[in-house]
Amino acid sequence: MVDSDVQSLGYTSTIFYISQTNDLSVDLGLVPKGTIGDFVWNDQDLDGIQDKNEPGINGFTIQLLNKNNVVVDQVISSNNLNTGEAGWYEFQSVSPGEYYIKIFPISNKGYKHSNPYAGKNDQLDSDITDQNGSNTTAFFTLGIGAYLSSIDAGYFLNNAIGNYVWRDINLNGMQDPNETGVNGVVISLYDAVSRNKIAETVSKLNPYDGTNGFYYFNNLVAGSYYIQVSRPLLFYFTIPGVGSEDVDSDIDGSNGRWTSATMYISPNTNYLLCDVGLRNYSDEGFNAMASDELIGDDANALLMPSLTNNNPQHNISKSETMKSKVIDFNIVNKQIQIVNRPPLNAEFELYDLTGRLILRQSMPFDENIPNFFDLPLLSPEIYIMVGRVGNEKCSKTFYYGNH
Ligand SMILES: [Ca+2]
Ligand SMILES: [Ca+2]
Ligand SMILES: [Ca+2]
Ligand SMILES: [Ca+2]
Repeated sequence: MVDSDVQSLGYTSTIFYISQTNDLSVDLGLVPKGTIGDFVWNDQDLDGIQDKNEPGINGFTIQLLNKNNVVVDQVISSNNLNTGEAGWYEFQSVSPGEYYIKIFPISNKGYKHSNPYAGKNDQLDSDITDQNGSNTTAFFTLGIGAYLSSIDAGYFLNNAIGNYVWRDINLNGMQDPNETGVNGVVISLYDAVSRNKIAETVSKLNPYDGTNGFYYFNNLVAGSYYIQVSRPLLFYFTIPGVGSEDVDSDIDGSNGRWTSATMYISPNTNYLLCDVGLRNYSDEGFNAMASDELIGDDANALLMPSLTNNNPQHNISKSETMKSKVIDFNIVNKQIQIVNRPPLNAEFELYDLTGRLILRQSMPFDENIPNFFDLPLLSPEIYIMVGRVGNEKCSKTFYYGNH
C-alpha cells in the first residue's frame, strides 16, 4: 500500500481534487523512499514454502542492515494492521540501496529457519540464507520508491518426536536387522500436562531412507509429551524397554492404554527413539481357530494386558481359572461349548482386545437346552470370552479365524 507517486524526474502528477483526506501516498521527499517486508511464518511442514493455513509468528525481532553492516532500522513481527494476520513486519521510508535482514527468533524455544528459496515463487519462499551471519538474508537491492514485499522468513520449532513402528517377528522386544517397519499405524501425540491430543499421524515410508514404519511429530513446542498408538488389527504390542533405548519398544502403558511414558522435549531436541514394537498374532502361533490352549485374560486386564509376562510366547496375562470349577467352557468351531452345567446365574461376556463388550449372554440352562451357543460373526481377531458366576470368573482368549 505504501508507494511513492514521485517520479524519478522529480514531479508528481497533478492532483485536481480537494479533500479533507490526507493522501499518504504522495511522498514529497527528495529521493523517494521504499518499503521492505513482510512476513515471518511458521513453516509447519518444513517445506520452506508459505502454505495456506501456516500461521505467522509474532515477537521476532527483525533488523535491517546496510552494506556497512550498520543497523538502519529494527521492528518486531506483529499483526498486520490491515488484515490482522500475525507475522507481519515492514520497514518503511527506506532509502534506495543494498540491504540485508537479520532475524532474532524468540529465544529458548528451539526455532530454526527453513531452507531458503524453495519452490519457484519468491513471494512464497523463505529468504533466510545465513549469508551474512546466522538468521540473515543475502544482500538485496531496494530500488527508488520500491515496495519489496518478498523478503520472508520461514521458521519451525526444531523439536520433534519419532520415529519407528516395526514388527517384532522374533518377539524379543528389540529391533533386529531382519525386522521391518509397519506402515499405516495411527499414532497420536498428547501434551503430558493438559493430556490433550495435539496431533495425529500415520506411519509410512521414510522419505529420507526409504524404509517403512516411519512416523514423525515435528514443529513441537518444547514440553512434555507422550504418544498413544491405535493398535492395528491382528497386532499387539511387544514387551517394552528391552535392550538399549535405540532398539527397544516404548509402548509401556505409562499414560494409559497403548501409550508411551512421558518424554520431556527441550528446545532443539529431536527425540527419535520413541519406537513402537508390534507383534503379529501369527508370529505368536495364534493361527488356529478356537484353541483353549491359548492364554486367557482377566477381564480387568482387558484394557491393558500385562506386557511383561515371563512367557515370551504370550504377552497377554495368564488365565485366571475359576477355583471352584463351577463353570468351564471351550471355544470350538465358532461355538462356546459349556463343559459342565453352569448355575442359573452364569453369564458369558465376549470382548475384543480393546475391551469393547461384543456379547453378553445369560445361561438359564436346563436339560432341554443344548450346552453351547454360537458366536456372532466376527472379524478375524483375538477375542476374550469371560464366564462369570457371581464374583467368580474365568476367561479364555482365542483367535477367531476365517476357516
Ligand atoms: Ca510450508
Ligand atoms: Ca522471498
Ligand atoms: Ca525383534
Ligand atoms: Ca526407544
